[in-house]
Amino acid sequence: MYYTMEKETLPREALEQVQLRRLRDVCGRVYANVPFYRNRLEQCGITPADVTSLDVLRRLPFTEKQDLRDHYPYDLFAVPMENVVRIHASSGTTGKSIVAGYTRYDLDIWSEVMARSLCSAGVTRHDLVHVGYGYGLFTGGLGAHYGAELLGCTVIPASGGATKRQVHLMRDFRATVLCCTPSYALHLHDTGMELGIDMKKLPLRVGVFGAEPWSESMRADMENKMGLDALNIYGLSEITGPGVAMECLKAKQGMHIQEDFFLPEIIDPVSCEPLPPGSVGELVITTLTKEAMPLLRYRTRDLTSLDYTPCPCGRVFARITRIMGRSDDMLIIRGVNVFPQQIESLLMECEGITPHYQLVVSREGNLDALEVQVEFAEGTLDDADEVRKFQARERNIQKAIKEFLGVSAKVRLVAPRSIQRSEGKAVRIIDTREMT
Ligand code: DLL
Repeated sequence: MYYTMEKETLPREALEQVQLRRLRDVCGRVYANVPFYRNRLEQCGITPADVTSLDVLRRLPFTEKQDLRDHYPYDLFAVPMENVVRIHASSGTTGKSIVAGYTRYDLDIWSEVMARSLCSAGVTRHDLVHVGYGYGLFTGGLGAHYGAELLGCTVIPASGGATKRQVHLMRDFRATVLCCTPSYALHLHDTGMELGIDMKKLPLRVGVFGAEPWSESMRADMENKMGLDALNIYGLSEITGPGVAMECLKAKQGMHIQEDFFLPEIIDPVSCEPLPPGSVGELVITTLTKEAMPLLRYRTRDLTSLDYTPCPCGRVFARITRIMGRSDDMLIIRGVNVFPQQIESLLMECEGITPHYQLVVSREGNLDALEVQVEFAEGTLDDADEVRKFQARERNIQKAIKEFLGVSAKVRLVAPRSIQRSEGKAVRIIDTREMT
């Protein structure tokens, strides 16, 4: 169940030697080719020759999302444009999008990490992989596609959208692996039920779900509904795309970060000081082999922790725990920090509701107000008794949110299928505060 067994099971000392050699190399390349990094490194008093141990990492400059925006589109590239063979971009809700460039070699490494990821999920060349991640500037579709092809699977490049057709294709082509966002997987499932196609009865056996946060309870729900192993995959365009980290089927506990290509750290998002293994903080990644757009100490804004304890699967790579949120996705409601996934976890524990929800934040007078809208399950409102239960359910969720998160929220159960479905990443937050 390894794609590159020798690399994935290297003893840690040997892995660190590889990391050090590559770190020195990448510092050399950005120093020579990217004026932004040459200046930053000079400000830190570091030349590539100073990179003699991995401890030097903490003296290197950080790269922020804003730096990428400031150098839009190509000013952080470290190779001439004729060597760049692909561009991706992430949309970003405000301002300029973030651009990523790839050389041929970068694409090969990306396919390799994706092939490794699929392998660790138990996928083999005998599988039929239905790719429901969007193809285009978003990295999900093409990333999963080339990784699965490299592994030798049969790829069905469905992309996002035309959901009914996708469900038919999954049934007719007998897909065994589904790659898409967890929210879209649920949408595919629900659409299937409407069409009389039960995913549980299809040959589907593995789900490679990522690109947005989801919870452990959502995993249980999906596995139960869809009859597959639901595994978590992480990545971001700036670093490469999907495949930066992936759960293994064996342990299903944390995502192995492909440390020979991506050097991880966890920092305190406020002080920027590195935190020890096990502490939750912001994930920072240094790309070790990227040619077109290498990044030093890139602040992902994703909150997680690192686990270096040995994994039963035998991989040497440390594991990042489920992403707990993004430091910029954190809602501050009357001073209390709230992450959508915390609310999701509470919702998933309640009976009679679905995993489709949205958080609406507004300002009432001078106070923040949070409304949690969540769809109730079909057939739960059939008589007066049910209506009473329904109201009690709203109150219970409200109570749980107050008790566990310390914030008052209004909970509104809404009709099945009334919350807009997304074909890619789910929209969980509607924050109207800036506008009022
Ligand atoms: O979402 C790449 C990707 C595609 C990953 C397909 C996995 C599967 P971006 O559009 O640049 O790239 O968004 C990156 O998405 O910083 C996280 O905040 C979030 N994210 C990605 N994977 C996960 C995950 C792709 N498994 C941003 N859990 C990242 C939680 C995730 N959040």
